Amino acid sequence: MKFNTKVIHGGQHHEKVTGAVMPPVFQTSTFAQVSPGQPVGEYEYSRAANPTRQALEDALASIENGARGLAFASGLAATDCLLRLFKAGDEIIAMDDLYGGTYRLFTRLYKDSGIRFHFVDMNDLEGFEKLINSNTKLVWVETPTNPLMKLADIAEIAKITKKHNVLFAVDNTFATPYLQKPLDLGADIVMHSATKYLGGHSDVIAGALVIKDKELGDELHFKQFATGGTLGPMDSFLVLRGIKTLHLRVQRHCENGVKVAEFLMNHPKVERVYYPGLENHPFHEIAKKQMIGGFGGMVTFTFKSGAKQDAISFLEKLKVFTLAESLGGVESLANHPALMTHASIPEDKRKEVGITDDLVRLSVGVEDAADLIEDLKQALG
Ligand code: P1T
Repeated sequence: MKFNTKVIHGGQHHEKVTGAVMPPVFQTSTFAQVSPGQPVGEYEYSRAANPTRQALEDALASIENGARGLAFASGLAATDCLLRLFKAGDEIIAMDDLYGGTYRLFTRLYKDSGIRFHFVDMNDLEGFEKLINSNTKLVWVETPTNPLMKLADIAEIAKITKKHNVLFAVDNTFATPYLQKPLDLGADIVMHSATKYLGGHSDVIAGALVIKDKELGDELHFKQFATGGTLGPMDSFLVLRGIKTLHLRVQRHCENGVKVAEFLMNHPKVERVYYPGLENHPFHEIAKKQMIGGFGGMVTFTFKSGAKQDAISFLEKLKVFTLAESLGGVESLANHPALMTHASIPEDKRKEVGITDDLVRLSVGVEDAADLIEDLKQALG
């Protein structure tokens, strides 16, 4: 089945009793049993499994080409569940540019767990491989990264993780499976903030893991069941509905993303534009290799003046773009990473990776590109 068919039918079936085409929102915590331990159907308690969540999880597995999908109450709940595979003494190698909340989870919540995190440049493959030792259990990559749009070569990293028998997880939130399929490229686990492009309408907080190996998927399901960070039925319905138009939306996000990136690149007040579709992007070759069909709708840029105040004034003047955290919805959003989404990263670390005070991140939506560019023009003017 081709991807554009999968988003609508993959892992999906009509509801058994009524034939409902969309799975009903099974807003129930529990399911009746005929005798102790013998439920009427296949479900017992919604933390373990719920039919609406199951429909979403089957669709997630289908679109990412995995053996099992799991839906969580947020992207961070999904990442947290994955981290429960590891214990004191284990080491995790992560990319040096990550969503601020992921960095906070790794460095502040897990700092006393005895798990050691290394943050490295994943494009220095030799240096990265040298860090791997017998305690290394996971490699964690975001590609493209939030907010600097760095890329990591998934297939090359997978060769190394396989050689050393280390798990490899990819946060595929920015690219979406429409553009990039990490499991096909050799990764073991895909993570999503489904709050973003999968949901697509800025109306739900949700997360996902898709696992290539059925046994590992079952182990993670046990951890999800035992800790309880599951997605509710209504939110599962919303994400599933979003997935059905993922291909259409991402196509337009990509078209508008290119137009916005090119407009910014030619604007006299703009210093640098970070968009993997631009030929001068340092990782454009990797982008062409692993992002099939487009480069997404996320565009980051800095100001010639380098001034924080210019970034703030620009953000305050926007009319069509909304100044807000998050991304990946149909509407265009703008964000100041240093003051908003990445404020939890200490200032010196932010500066070290390049999250400067004049850096602005745009989530380019699916509106008419001419209106978006007009808005950027007036706000820069
Ligand atoms: O917000 P939540 O659903 O828990 O997802 C966390 C997360 C994980 N990974 C990436 C790449 C993300 O961008 C996010 C959430 N990011 C934002 C809220 C943001 O505005 O960047």
